[in-house]
Amino acid sequence: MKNISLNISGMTCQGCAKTVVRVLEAVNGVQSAAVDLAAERADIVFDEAQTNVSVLVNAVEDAGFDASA
Ligand SMILES: [Cu+2]
Repeated sequence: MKNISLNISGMTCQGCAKTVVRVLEAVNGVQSAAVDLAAERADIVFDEAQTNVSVLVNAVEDAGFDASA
């Protein structure tokens, strides 16, 4: 398992934070995702054999937020 943090922008409330958690946890290979709204950060634990950082960034961007590693 690999641990990464993404910078997320565009979140304005806890609803946004929950959406980001949901889309990240829906990605195959993601074990867990935690979002800190104030810090604009997502901490993600994932299986490198099943997914990668660019898939995670795309999942967040598809949900309408900006993400960068
Ligand atoms: Cu919101």
